[in-house]
Amino acid sequence: MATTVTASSSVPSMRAERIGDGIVAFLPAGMQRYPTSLALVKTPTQGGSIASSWSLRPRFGSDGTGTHVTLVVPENTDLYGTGEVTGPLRRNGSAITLWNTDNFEYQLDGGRQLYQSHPWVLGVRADGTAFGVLFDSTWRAALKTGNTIEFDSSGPPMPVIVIDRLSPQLVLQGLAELTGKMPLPPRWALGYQQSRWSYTPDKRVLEIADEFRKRRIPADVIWMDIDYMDGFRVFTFDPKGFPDPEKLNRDLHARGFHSVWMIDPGVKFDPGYAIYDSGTARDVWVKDAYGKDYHGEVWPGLVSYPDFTRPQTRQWWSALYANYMAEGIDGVWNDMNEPSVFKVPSMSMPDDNWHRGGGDLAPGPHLQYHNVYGMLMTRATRDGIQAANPDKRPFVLTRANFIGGQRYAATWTGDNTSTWTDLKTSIPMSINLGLSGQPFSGADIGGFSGETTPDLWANWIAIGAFYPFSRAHTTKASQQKEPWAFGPMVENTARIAIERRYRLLPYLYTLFHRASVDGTPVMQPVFFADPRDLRLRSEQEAFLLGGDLLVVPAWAKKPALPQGIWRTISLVDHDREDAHQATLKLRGGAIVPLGRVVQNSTEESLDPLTLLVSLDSKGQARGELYEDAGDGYGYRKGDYRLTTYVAERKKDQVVLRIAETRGNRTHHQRDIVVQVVTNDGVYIGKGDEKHVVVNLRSSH
Ligand code: NBV
Repeated sequence: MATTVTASSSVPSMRAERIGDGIVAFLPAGMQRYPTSLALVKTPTQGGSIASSWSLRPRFGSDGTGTHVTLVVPENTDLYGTGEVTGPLRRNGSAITLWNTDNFEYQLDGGRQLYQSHPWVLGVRADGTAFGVLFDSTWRAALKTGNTIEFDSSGPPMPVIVIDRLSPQLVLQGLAELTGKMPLPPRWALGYQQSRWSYTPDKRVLEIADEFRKRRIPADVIWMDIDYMDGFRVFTFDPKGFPDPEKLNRDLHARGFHSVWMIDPGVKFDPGYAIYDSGTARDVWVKDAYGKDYHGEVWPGLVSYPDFTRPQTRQWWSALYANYMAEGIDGVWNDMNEPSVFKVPSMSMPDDNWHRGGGDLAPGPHLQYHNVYGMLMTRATRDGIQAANPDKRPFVLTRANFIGGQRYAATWTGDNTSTWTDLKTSIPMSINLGLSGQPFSGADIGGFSGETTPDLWANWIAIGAFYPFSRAHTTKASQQKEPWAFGPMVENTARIAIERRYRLLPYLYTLFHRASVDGTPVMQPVFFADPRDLRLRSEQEAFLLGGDLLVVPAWAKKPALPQGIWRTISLVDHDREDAHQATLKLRGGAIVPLGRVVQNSTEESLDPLTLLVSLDSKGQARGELYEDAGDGYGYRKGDYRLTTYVAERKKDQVVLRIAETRGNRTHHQRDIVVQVVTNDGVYIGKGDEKHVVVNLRSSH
């Protein structure tokens, strides 16, 4: 456990260096230069001394066995961030443990210690200005927030970075400057996804795919959990259930589905098994305290764990994906990478196991590298997928990660339960992940563990359709949990919710693009609409998608909503009549691009392109649409189009036009439908993109 040290041993003297716009690095006494950091994209360079008025200054303390950092929180500050853990959105008064843990059903410590670690706190002052504190240490730590932020680390003194800017949005951009951005995912990864542990054999996978198409419920991805493997040996396929994975993938592609397959870190300790043998030949395994290969038990029985701190191990691991991806696999799911170990009280490997490092990384004990084991694994996974398919954008989902891990993988929130509590918890969890640098997350829709009632599943899909990562998943022992498994009423609710997501895909993709450029979260807390409105600071039922769309769950009790114009919208027929659906509200002043309902995201959906307009009090609105090929890297060479639309009311007409386009992607002539949402109905105009006039007098 982290050691708390007394104030008497505190070491106030330190170097403070300005390393960016409103960003200061505090180095503890004795630290000459910024050490190698796994959190940061690059080692910060010094930009001079800081203003004497800079108020947020951490104090370091140490008793020789650990490090204690404390920072006084300005009065009336609301705190957020701290990553994935459970608990209220507003993190004031919380105590969490930063130690990646396979925390089934969030039972241990009520989920205040989960699969990922984000040593990061975001503070929003009463006046709407904000700051962020990043403790740049991978070691096991405890993080407490109250009148002070207390970071108790089991490791040596570490740099602390403080960002102080005019708004929480700007602080998050600062975090992205430091820790990097999520690379733009392939567009299909934004579609609805269906999983269970496990769809097996291959025929069952195709039945599920066919059922979606037959029932006309849009979906993009089917997931293959561990039972596709041969005896849980990673990078193998069960010869009975999955004799021809390449054909299965081809059949899925023919149906407009992509496939994601699971790979765990533990490699079966099984001389004669090619992956084990090649790893042993290259000496890639984590060692125990005596320098022998460490073996732990997981699904396949005893396994060896790759030591991902070693560059040689990462290269070996990456190379394994060449043949694997050649089977036509589209994405990879890294599970169990805390790393999880069965039948030991610590649920992971011993603290004194040894990682040999290499390159920039010093050798060190597991206590130092545990929290980045998953991140280093997904880094190697991503590199491998990228090398196997250089012209495609990788998609990796990981359970364990660390701050900065958005550079490598999306995430889901692990083994939640089929309960109302976990449906509700999923919202602040994903928001706080976004406020900790990870924009691409979501919970298992319907809940992983336990039986789901039809009503709960209906409520869950109504919200889960708006998670950045939208996937239904469930455990082995549970009932069927596909959208049709709960009868026609729930199926209808699911279809409407998922169709809403598909209509919104052009908007969502625009938000993902934005996140990939500057780190702006996709799913945002309501207070982002007005950081000075203190009423909004604890709202954790309603949330924002981007800056323009408010999602209010049907079950939300008296949600605190932002002032100003927010108009309720309908996206598909009868959505407002279905009691389970969330209320969607469009900000006055916004234009949101919508596609047609399609059955998967690779179908052409932008003819016609619908622009949903909600005018502000001055009769104006503005919005963006980002488009590209949906996969590959052409967009980096200009094959994209970012269009800014503006709308303006002139007497009884609203005129929509393009204010600006960027990029040189062209598209065929397409029809535009403009829907102006007003207090007394929706007015529609049609035309081409250059100029559409909507008559506010005509019937609607
Ligand atoms: O691979 C099986 C499961 C998976 O379905 C789940 O999503 C992961 O969080 N996995 C954990 C291992 C077993 C958990 C009991």
